[in-house]
Amino acid sequence: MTKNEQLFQRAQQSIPGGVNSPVRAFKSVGGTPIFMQRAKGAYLYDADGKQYIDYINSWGPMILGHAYEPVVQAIQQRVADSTSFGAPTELEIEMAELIRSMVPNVDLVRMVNSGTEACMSAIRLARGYTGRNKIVKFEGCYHGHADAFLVKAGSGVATFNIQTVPGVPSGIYNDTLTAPYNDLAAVQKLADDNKGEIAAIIIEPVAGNMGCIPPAPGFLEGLRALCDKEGIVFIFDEVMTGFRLAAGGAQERLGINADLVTYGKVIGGGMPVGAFGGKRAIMEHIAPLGNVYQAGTLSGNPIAMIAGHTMLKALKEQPAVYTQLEDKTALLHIGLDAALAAKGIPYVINRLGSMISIHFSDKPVNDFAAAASANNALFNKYFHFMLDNGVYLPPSAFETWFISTALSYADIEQTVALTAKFLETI
Ligand code: KE4
Repeated sequence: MTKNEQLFQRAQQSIPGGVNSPVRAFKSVGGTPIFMQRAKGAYLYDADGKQYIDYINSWGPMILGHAYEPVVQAIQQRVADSTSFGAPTELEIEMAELIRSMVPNVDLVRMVNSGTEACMSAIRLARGYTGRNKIVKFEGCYHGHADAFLVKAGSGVATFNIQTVPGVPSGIYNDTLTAPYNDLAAVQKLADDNKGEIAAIIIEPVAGNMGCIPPAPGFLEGLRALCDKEGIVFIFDEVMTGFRLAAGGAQERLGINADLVTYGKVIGGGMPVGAFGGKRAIMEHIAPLGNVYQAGTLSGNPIAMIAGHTMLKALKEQPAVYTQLEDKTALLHIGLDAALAAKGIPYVINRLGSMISIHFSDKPVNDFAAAASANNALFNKYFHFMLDNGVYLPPSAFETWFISTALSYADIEQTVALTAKFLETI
């Protein structure tokens, strides 16, 4: 029995499924999850000391590679001054000001402790601001595990094919309307059928929880116009895309402004951080200014703030990071494309910026139904072949790959070469 198998057996005695987040359990791809010991740059090292090229990067935060020195040092220096006060600090002001300097249409921003909290709070705020109850989300999009979002959700919910999550009351379901991603007509119909009742449309501006699915031309623009016309709050869930697709996230990259935007992942540099922000006219309804209550003991705590501030400052001061991410992902794309084309099997590679995914599909993958109907059993085989050969891909076809600047050209060549080698085995 390997160390990983021993650890997994032991973990399952005390932790549900042996993991603290379901997507880590390898349930859809099968096999034993890998227990990681440490990581540096582009590489993970498991409990047996085996090295992996990392294409998960903690599901996004490690955009500059693991153990990024300035973040490590910032945390080490700060931790000696206590890990939390539960009182306001100057550091939180600096973090909010830095975010506002990178995302111009955010007038006010509130720190929270996860992407789920950010999205959950944004929805409550939209409901409190509009006095309406219904929300629209898209099939295959994942906004965290708050009740309102666990309707046709992506990521682990799709991976485990959980159609209706037990414990979510029907009253919640009834207020969460869904439409296929990239289907503007379906959203228009929901707006017509629920006139004056929809508080918000929440979307991943580039979907990353059903693999990577970019917005079709005109789709987001159409939603923006619909929200303006119907008085609906337009929420960009940028937990994944924020500070990844550009310094200003998807809003900058795609040239569209939402009314509220949520963040997570990169914003904390690996520490538990989320945030939501947007127009002052809306954000002023949040307590203590308004009565939309939202709170958190550890929100804005100094260790999370110094990690996040150091990370965001590095991204703001090194714009070349985004060109590097783009170039490395494009190189990976070209290599994978060549290997897959040479094999002659059906496949689609979706990419926008440094978000990329492979779908073994004979048709375009523009929504969840298409992602779900791909040959995901083949993806599972591909996943394990790459894992056995030291490349750690997301353990599900319903996830995007995350690229870090620490990835070397040799790592990319190795990933492409191993993909070609895998294709020889099928
Ligand atoms: P967290 O609560 O996990 O910090 O964020 C939830 C969330 C919200 N919005 C988007 C677009 C997200 O991608 C996420 C979380 N993403 C998943 C991976 N696809 C997190 C991994 C996990 O669940 O362990």
